[in-house]
Amino acid sequence: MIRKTKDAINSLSRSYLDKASNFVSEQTEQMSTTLERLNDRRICLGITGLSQSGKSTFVTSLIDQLINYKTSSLSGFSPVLEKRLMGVKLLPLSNKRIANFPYQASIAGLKKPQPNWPSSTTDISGCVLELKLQKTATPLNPFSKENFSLFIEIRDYPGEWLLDLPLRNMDYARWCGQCSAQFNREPRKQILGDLLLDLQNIDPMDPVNFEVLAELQKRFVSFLEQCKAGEHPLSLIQPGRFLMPGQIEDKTLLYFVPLLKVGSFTDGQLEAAPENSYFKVCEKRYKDYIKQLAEPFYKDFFSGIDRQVVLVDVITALNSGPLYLDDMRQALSNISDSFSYGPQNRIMQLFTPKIDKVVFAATKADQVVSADHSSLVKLLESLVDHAYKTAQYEGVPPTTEAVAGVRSSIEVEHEGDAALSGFDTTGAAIGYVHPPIPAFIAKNTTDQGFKDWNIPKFNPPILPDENQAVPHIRLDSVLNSLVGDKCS
Ligand SMILES: Nc1nc2c(ncn2[C@@H]2O[C@H](COP(=O)(O)OP(=O)(O)OP(=O)(O)O)[C@@H](O)[C@H]2O)c(=O)[nH]1
Ligand SMILES: [Mg+2]
Repeated sequence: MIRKTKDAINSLSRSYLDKASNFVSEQTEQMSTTLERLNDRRICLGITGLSQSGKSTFVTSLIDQLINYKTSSLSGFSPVLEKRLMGVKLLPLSNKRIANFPYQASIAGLKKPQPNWPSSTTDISGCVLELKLQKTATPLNPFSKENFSLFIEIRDYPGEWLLDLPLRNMDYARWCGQCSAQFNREPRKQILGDLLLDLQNIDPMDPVNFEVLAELQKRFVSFLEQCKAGEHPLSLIQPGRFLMPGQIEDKTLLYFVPLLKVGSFTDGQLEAAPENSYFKVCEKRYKDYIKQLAEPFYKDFFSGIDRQVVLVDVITALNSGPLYLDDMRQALSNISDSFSYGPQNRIMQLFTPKIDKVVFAATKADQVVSADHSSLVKLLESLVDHAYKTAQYEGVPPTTEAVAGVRSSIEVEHEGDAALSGFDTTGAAIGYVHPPIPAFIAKNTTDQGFKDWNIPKFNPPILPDENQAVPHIRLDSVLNSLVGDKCS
């Protein structure tokens, strides 16, 4: 008995000591992180992009380029050009609650004899890159050999979650109204099929039938899945966690649907709805969803960003037609209201962080010949128009680029035309000449110009040497725009 009690006390004190030591080490890490930020030696890079825009590939390649900086092609990154980059280390985030970014798995996949793309992201993760740099020589210190470290924090997350950010500023009734307008238009109307009528037929004031609600929610999730996975994927897919829940303890948070008749009631009528009505039950779950999932995601992930790259898969949207381009434009505009742009200084950045540099990048540019990259960038500028102008207005002039995290094609000539050649997912050689990329597509046009352009999906290139970094397009220039000024 005495021995059992002693064991229990020992194990209790051990767990207490473990917790205390974890707490102390977290606090110490936190303090050193804050000091590095104060010294202007730590920045948080926000890799922003809708689902499948190429975020994880971009991050994997960026790390690979930096770790292999001696042989990779980073001549557009000033410390490499000036030979002041002395070393690069990949570290875990100081926040131990966030999983490590799966760099090793992703890069191993890209460098296999039969390479594959990184898996789609299902939860948040992060890492820190420590760049050991030599200070730039100054007139007072022309032979400077002084070194310092710049810490770059990077986080990755499922793109779906991004579209939960705009919901933070929208109450349930307004969200229902927005859905109603969207669902009555193509292409969503057709994808919804009978579900449209079934959602329209629910009287928000009726007592809720939980079985019916659960069934509707299941069909609603399947509708969202079709919006994402169809031949032409849509961008504005909400709520994001319905598709990619991550780790959620209380699954009832997900059990609501948009009630499409809500618009025919006044605010007063909705306010006075019975507690057990469809409206009140769905409204409560929607509010809990925002409070427990969307808000923490914003607080832990977005509010601390210092510098941002927004990745946009312009080519897939262009290929899907004007309706899809408009949908992407709308989605990007909605999320951009959650980004806080503005010039910053070191002290203010600790309390009210703002994004003081932003790069908008059209991804997967290796699918288009280089002569058309400038048109791709023009199209990108029209898609991110809202965020671009907001950043500009706030005194943060954006940069735009056409990039590829992993360049999977080479440019060749085919019967006098510039063409692209690479490998498909089965390893077979493929190549194509594509129609010229337009620099501009009018809003609300019905011209379906690019719908017939069947873009073959390139597999990552087979590398002759796995110690060599993966080929890319303009990652060095993006890196320089984002952190070049912090490297001297
Ligand atoms: N050709 C080409 N395809 C790319 C490139 N980057 C990504 N892709 C393609 O786009 C797909 C999605 O890329 P990811 O990096 O997983 O995109 P993500 O934004 O992380 O996606 P989620 O995690 O689902 O939000 C890949 O599976 C590739 O098919 C690139 O540089 N070139
Ligand atoms: Mg990803």
